[in-house]
Amino acid sequence: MSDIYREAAAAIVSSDRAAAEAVARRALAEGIAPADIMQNGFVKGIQEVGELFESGEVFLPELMLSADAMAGATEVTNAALEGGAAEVKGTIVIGTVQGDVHDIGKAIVIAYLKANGYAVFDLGRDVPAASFLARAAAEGADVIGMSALLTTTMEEQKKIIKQIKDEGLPYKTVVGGAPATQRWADQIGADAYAEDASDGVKKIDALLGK
Ligand code: B1M
Repeated sequence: MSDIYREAAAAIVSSDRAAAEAVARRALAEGIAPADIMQNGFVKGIQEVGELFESGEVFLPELMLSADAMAGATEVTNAALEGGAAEVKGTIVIGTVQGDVHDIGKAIVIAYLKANGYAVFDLGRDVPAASFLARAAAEGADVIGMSALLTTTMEEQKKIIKQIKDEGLPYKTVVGGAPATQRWADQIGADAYAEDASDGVKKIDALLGK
């Protein structure tokens, strides 16, 4: 790992938001792509924190502070992606499903989608199924995107997709989040599974024939 990637990861592990933002700004100034510093630096850091949390070496308050540092880094790198595209390729309604407050990954996905020409309506986190469907109808969405980070809340993805199918609604569906897999997407009848933000853009481009 190069020094700046290591520094980015360390800023997250040590829950230092100011350092995380400073490393993000420095990386961009040095010409490192937003996706590169995010994936090879900050994401490695938050994954390490997740492992420490799982093994009981880090507790919830520290995890929350690391998440805050991650949010700071994400704001800086996402801002660098703004204003990327002129033409609107489609409309996407996206949220983190009910019962789930993890939204760092979703924020990255949204920044990529916007930078690649999509109109994106972010419903936030802990979003009930009915809100996804109501907003999709209101915006005339092409795609509904559902993020879930907990094995328990993944079931919400299944519930929303079932409702879309039962009611014959016209939306394409994309699922993502750490516990989701292609197998899960197939099992619940999602139109696509996206592993990360750039995969999300690719899969949605393919779904909409762009
Ligand atoms: Co939580 N948490 N957390 N957490 N947390 C996990 C998910 C966990 C795996 C940690 C662990 O134990 N190792 C574990 C889940 C275990 C499980 O379900 N099997 C866990 C737990 C248990 C919990 C709590 C229950 C802890 C507690 O209270 N005791 C609690 C639950 C709260 C709730 O939601 N109801 C909780 C709380 C929190 C914080 C609030 C402290 C914080 C979230 C802050 C926030 O998001 N604003 C937090 C964090 C930070 C994590 C970890 C450490 C990191 C998540 C993250 O931001 N990753 C996480 C461990 C881990 O994932 N390794 C963990 C970085 C991000 C860039 O990746 O979100 O995967 P990710 O997004 C990627 C892809 O998945 C994909 O693209 C993104 C960009 O590449 N993607 C999509 C995501 N959504 C997509 C949607 C798409 C397409 C692609 O289209 C629609």
